[in-house]
Amino acid sequence: VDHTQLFDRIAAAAKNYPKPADVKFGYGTAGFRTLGKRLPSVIFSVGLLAVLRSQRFNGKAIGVMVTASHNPEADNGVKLVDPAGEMLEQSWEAYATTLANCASPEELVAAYKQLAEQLHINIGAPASVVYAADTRPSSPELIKALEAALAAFGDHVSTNNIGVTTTPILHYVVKATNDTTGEYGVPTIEGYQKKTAAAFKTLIGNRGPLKPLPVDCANGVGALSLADFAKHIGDLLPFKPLNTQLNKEGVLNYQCGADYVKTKQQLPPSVAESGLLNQPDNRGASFDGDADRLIYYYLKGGKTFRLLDGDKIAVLAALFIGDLVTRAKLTDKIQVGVVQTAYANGSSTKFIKSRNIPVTCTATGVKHLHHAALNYDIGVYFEANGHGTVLFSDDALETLKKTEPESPDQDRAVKHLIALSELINQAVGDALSDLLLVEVVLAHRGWGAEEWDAGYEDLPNRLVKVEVPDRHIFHTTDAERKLTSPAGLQARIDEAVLKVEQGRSFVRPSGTEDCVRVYAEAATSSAVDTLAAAVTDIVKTAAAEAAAHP
Ligand code: G16
Repeated sequence: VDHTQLFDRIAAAAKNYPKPADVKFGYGTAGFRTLGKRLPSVIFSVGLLAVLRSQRFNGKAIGVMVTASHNPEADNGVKLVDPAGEMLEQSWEAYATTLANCASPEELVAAYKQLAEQLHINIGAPASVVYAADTRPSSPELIKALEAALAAFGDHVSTNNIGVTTTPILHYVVKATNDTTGEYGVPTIEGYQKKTAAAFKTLIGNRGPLKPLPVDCANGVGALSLADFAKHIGDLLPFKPLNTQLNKEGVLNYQCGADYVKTKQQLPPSVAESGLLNQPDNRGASFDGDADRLIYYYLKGGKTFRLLDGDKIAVLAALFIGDLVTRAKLTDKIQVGVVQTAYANGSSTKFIKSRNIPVTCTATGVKHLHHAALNYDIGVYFEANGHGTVLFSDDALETLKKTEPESPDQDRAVKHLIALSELINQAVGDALSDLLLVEVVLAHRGWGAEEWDAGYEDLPNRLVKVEVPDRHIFHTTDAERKLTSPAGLQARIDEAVLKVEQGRSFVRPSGTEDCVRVYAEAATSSAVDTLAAAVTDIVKTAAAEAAAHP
């Protein structure tokens, strides 16, 4: 078949989206991320790849999400979502990078053609793409670039623009669209809200109404989905939404949101000023800019800030689910496991292991954790930054559905596990569904934040962003816990670590921001300050040396 006309249309459309000359794009931890104004050409090329990816799966829907999540407002980004609602398969990231770096429309068409040939994909076959964006000011223009690429294909590519919504809702819609059994849910934003609300009501039972919950929405799209969701549950869980300004410039993720709280280990000023946390034991929560991360916190004794991060959520969820599996008398059939990254606090890992729950450590990035979690019957995966979810395997669900309970307690446990699988987003980390999960566990346990917090004590820790001339000189191994380059650097870090009690530290280049991240933990607050400062210094010196002698 002659596709000359298609190639001409792609080339003509691509002319409106020239690649900036001075940038090399890379598909990072969560897709492409950089200043929004640099991205139109990248988004256009992602449109071409989304179509190829869909054709590869016989026309199943592929998702495209335009967001830069926790990054500053001027940044934007784009990531692809695979048919099951998961992140794009890693082998395709290189193809995305190749297309994004084509310098001219001719080069782009040639690379696209070559890719289709290499992968034996029929570019005339039907395809389907579902897309959405967050509230960033640069998003509408980027969506236009995406639509221009999709329009070049004409009728054989069907598109579904679900509008401005959260990243996890887009993942849900992709998964639900492709689910031929129709069991996962209705593939719309409303379908998501209804399904989640129904599962929440089942799980809360007669334990409501719950105490009002302040939620910091980071001035992002989570504010919209929270308000939407609230309509479905009435007073069962009254939200007190904070940082909900979507049309004001410069406020997205600024001095608020999950990343702020986790990194600074303090309340956002707006939350502190609201006074909503001043009553003892009143918990609060923060989303990030696209509502895929969740962090909780409270003021102990009405005063001292206490962080309840992704590790604390993982422990809360894993122990609760583990107890339900025991009560369901299914411990021989269903194994619950936890997946973390090197950023997990050492105390959390130790605590989970002490409860005989297996723990896996992977590299940073939900895509890595998600895959490791699939190895468990029920896999609880959370990054310390609050990004995570709980995956129920098909086998586990089948076991649950087949179980014939012999007592009312066993019956309840089985039903609650099934309802949890419906409450928790099975595609990706989701701040709203994770928040509801936390609230369900607290309600079932009869706990407040303080009881939840009591399980283990975090080792004092620090997270430092170090700006360096070139972060690409840093390479890691062993789930990012060790540096392989620059040469000799790891030995210097190891030396610094040995000087403090219970010391641990590692360094890795960020895949979403232009910086190197330093993590440190130690027995005391002053020891961890010393360690973090020493490692930061080691990194700065090495980066400066490398820049001086390229
Ligand atoms: C993204 C990823 C997360 C990752 C975070 C930081 O989060 O989805 O898995 O932990 O970036 O990654 P890095 O340290 O490589 O910059 P988000 O919320 O920004 O999508």
